[in-house]
Amino acid sequence: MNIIDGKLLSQTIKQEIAEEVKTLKANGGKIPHLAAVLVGSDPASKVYVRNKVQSCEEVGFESTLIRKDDSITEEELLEIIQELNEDEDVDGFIVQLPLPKHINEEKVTLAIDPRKDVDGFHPTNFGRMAQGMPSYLPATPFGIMQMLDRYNIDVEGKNCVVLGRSNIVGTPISILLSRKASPGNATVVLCHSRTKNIPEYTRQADIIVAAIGRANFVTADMVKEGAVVIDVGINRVEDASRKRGYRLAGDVDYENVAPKCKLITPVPGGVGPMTVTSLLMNTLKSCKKEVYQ
Ligand code: L34
Repeated sequence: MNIIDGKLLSQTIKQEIAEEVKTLKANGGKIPHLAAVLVGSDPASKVYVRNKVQSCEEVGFESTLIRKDDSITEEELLEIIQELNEDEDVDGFIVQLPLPKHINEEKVTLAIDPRKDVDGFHPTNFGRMAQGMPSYLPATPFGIMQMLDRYNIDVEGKNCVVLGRSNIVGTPISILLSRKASPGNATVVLCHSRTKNIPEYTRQADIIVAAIGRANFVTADMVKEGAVVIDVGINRVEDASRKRGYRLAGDVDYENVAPKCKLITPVPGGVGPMTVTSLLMNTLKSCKKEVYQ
């Protein structure tokens, strides 16, 4: 059974970034600076943002964490965004999602200066991505592309099935896989909640990207022998035998699907760590002005 080790690959990439930061420092250049805004106390968001801040330390980036209570108003959050847009030391920043219900995520996304939008969520960056122009790729899809690339997975001409059409994973990864690029040039089918007979599609897939947010959605009977399976789901499943009272499960029934796969990503230790590393890569790109002048 062959796994795509996201944890290991993310460590390799972090070492490469750390080397670059050393060179930047030695040459008197600016040190990359990432800021993260975390609103409220969603337990998963806290873990993810902590991993981002820790990773900044590991590679020698500056980082700023802005934590705000659930009670923050939309106006106050937009003010913080404005300050970060104007702060010349900050190369890029993110506002961790989801946000409390009284805050309009669309407004927040639009308020972020595209030049600092290292999440790649702003329509300007999304549009640039779709047209193959220089852009910040959204972190999770970027992480998946890195995995396909570094594990030399053949994507060109393959049948790819993406499950889920979210703005941050399903939709952008379907675009990236079908782009005229490498990795890319795949034939992509995007399945969602209104798709009829999903297994009919997945059974023909050389590559499956599961990003639905439902534990064990992809079962063994849905997967072709020798397929590559990328599991984006991070679901908390109740488990009394664990200290925390839960365990993490992907969208794929790993135990039964893995034996059929050529390659599969585990959860945890698969796509998650690559999401964090991709954010660092985007921040480095911003600092070096590789996307915008
Ligand atoms: N703005 N919101 C914004 N940007 C993002 O890129 C995200 N995302 C998603 C949720 N909201 C966001 C993340 O940061 C998902 N995500 C994310 C980040 C890190 C990890 C997973 C998802 C991660 O580190 N996963 C670890 C285990 C985490 C745990 O123990 O719970 C893993 O090994 O999968």
